[in-house]
Amino acid sequence: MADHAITLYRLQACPFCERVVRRLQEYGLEYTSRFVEPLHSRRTAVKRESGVRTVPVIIDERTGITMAESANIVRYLDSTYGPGGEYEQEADGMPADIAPGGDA
Ligand SMILES: N[C@@H](CCC(=O)N[C@@H](CS)C(=O)NCC(=O)O)C(=O)O
Repeated sequence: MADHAITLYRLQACPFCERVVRRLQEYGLEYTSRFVEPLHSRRTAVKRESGVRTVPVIIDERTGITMAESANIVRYLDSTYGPGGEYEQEADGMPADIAPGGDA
């Protein structure tokens, strides 16, 4: 599987993780999923990366952020990749400044 700029630590059937996934999909952002151990005490990788064992956790190499808490992550995605954000995406997931069809 290719590694993307965004890594999402998640768990199957986790509603908080799904909320983040939906937002990533809305912005057409590619991401790498890393599924954590269901057993809380075994989540060493996400703990090492983020300092917490709860998921979701996102790591975005474009901006250098590591963040937990789904509401914060969604807000971060909106402000970074949504309208007016530094990496604003067109509906097809292409950065707005290189999307075809704009005025030359
Ligand atoms: N407030 C957190 C809740 C996240 C959460 O509870 N995630 C669950 C999986 S659905 C989890 O990691 N539970 C383990 C724990 O609470 O330590 C958020 O919105 O991201």
